[in-house]
Amino acid sequence: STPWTNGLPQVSPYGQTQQLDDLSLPISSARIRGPAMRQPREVTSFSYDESRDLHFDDSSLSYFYLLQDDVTASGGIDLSAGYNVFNKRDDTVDEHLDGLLLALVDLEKRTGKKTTGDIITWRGIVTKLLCLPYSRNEGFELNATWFDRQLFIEENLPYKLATQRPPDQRSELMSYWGYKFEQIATMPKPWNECSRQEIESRGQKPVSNTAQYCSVVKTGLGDVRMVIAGEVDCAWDYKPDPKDNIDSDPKLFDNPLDHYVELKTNRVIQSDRDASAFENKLLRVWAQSFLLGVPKAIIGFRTDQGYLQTFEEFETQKIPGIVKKSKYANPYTTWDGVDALAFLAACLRWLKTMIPKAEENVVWRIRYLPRSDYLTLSKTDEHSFLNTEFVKWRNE
Ligand code: 0WD
Ligand code: CA
Repeated sequence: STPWTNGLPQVSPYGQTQQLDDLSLPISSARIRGPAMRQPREVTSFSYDESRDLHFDDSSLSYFYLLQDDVTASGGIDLSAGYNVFNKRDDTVDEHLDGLLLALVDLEKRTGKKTTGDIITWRGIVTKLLCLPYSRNEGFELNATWFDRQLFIEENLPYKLATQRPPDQRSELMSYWGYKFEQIATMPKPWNECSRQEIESRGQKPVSNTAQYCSVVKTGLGDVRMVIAGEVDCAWDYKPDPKDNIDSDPKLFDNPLDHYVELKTNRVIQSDRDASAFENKLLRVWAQSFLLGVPKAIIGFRTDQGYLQTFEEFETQKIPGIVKKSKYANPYTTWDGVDALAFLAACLRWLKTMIPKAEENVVWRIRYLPRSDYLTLSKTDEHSFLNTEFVKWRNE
């Protein structure tokens, strides 16, 4: 049985009839083992600075620095501190895939080698698809286009802006806690290069989510090869210098991805309900870290008043097992990483085969309506969203 249907009218249980010429993929978490994931390899990295300017270096990489004693001694760190001076990035600006594509131009100019893959996109897009069998409440739209024999996928930001409900004050504050946690848990340099003064004064400056460090990795699932870029919150200790890794024995290869850490905040767990909600949230933590090959997530637990009480390390590869073996696990509803990957594999194969490769620069729309049972695909008459400098470079 094929995992997709072609050209059939589909009526969702919610009454939304799709167009006849839409292609659709049923979303299932079929209990089948999909193909294996390739081990991600970093091909390059880049940084946005405080002005959102791009730098093809590691200048915005942070380093973990937080002691359990610092958290407990103070009776909890106030994550609301500095909320009134939060330097928040304007996320209505559509950056498309620009940072990633310009980083590829820089890499290809330096090495003289083209970075290829079947699919090129942000990690966040692949996270959405990977989690979809278990996250059905939120709709999304993506744009996809073939160019230079590679399929580029971005979020259709106008859809997101038009459908997301304006965040209330409480959720604005809660998302600030996440960024504040990132600030107090990291330093701009490895700890042994920081002065006491620098360490003690971290957390004094206004919090900003404008500067970001992103890693670009080559990975794949089954026969679909991917180039994905994602934000990395910090390095655990240091990042190996790529120069030190050249021509070395593969056994001695110091993989930069092995040093990365994902940071998250969560409410302190005080009830069965909290525990079960946290285990559901671990799906996204696992998915986003796993896709980029980030081995560790550090979760800061905070009270409902936004006081950080403690933090805990989770090994990415152990997360699915922890959740499955938990006493809160339900065989019908608890997420399963193997099943999620089987869906992602079917989904990527579907996109790669159903979007006509010969039609370069045609923009296709991938849609998921909240709570529907299908992903759909339809052709648009929109112009390509690819960065012109990238297109010019690849056409040379
Ligand atoms: O504007 C948009 N709609 C998007 C922007 C959608 C997807 C990505 N991006 C941008 C990001 O700003 C970043 O530059 O693409 C780059 C890579 O993002 P990603 O790693 O693929 O994004 P994702 O995996 O969805 O999120 C990772 C982190 C988030 O942390 P948590 O712990 O909440 O997962 O990236 C940050 C956020 O901190 N982030 C953003 N920050 C500011 N504005 C945004 C945004 N729109 N999206 C993600
Ligand atoms: Ca994070």
